[in-house]
Amino acid sequence: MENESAKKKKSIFAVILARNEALNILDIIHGAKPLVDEVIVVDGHSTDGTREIAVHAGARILLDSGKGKGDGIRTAIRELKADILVFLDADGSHDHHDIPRLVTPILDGQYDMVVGSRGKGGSDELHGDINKLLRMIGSDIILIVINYRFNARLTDSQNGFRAIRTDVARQLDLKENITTIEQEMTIKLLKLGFRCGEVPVHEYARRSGNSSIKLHKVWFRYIWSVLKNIF
Ligand SMILES: Nc1nc2c(ncn2[C@@H]2O[C@H](COP(=O)(O)OP(=O)(O)O)[C@@H](O)[C@H]2O)c(=O)[nH]1
Ligand SMILES: [Mg+2]
Repeated sequence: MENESAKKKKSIFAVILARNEALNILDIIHGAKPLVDEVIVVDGHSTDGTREIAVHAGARILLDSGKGKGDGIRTAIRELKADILVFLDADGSHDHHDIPRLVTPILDGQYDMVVGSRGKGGSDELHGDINKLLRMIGSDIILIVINYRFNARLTDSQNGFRAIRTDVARQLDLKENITTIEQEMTIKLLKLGFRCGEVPVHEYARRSGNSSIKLHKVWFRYIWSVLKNIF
C-alpha cells in the first residue's frame, strides 16, 4: 500500500524533440498528454509553426540552443524538474501507447533507464533501402561494442524513445549535440553502474518530412563518440 502511494508521487514528463514537425506533432502531444504529468516540446528553432501548434495543444515549450537534437535533450535534462523523463520524437515514429511500458520498470525500481528496443519490436526505418541498411549495420556494430565492453545483452543502443530517472540523467554529464547523444547516454549510464532495461517497441516510418540524419555527414561522429566514451 505504502509502495503504491510512493509510486504515484513520482512525476513523469514527456519530452518531445522537434524541429520543423508542424505536420506531425499534434498527434503525439495529444497522445502523450493523458499518460504523463506534463508534456514538454523542446523546439530546435522551427520555422514552420511547430511551436505555435505545440503551445495551442497545451505543451510547455523549451528552446534548445540550435546545435541539434542532443542539445535539445541536454536542455531538457538541465531545465526540467520531474522524477522521470520520457523522450519521444515528434515525427510519428514512436507510439505514445508504449509510454507506460517504458516508465513502469523505473517506477518499480527495477531499472534507472528503459529504452524502447527496435531490436525486439521491429522498425520501419532500418530495412528496405541502402541508407536504412547502412544505418542498421552501423548501429548494430556500435551495439556489439557496447555489449562486449559492459558485458550487456542490449538490443538497441540508439533509439531515442526511452525513459530515464532525471537525477541519473543529470549525473551522466552528457556532451553530444546531435543524435549521438542516445549512445552516449547508454554508454555513460552503464559505465557508472546504473541499470539499463529494454522493452520491445515498434518504430514507425516518419509521417512526413525527412530525417535530419545524413549518414554520410555524421557516421564519423558516431564512431568518435563511441571511442571517446567507451573506455
Ligand atoms: N529540439 C530539437 N529536435 C530535433 C533537432 N533535430 C531533429 N530533431 C527532432 O528529433 C527527432 C528525430 O529526428 P530525425 O532527425 O528525423 O531522426 P530520425 O527520425 O531518427 O531519422 C524528430 O522529432 C526531429 O524533429 C534539433 O536540432 N532540435
Ligand atoms: Mg524517426
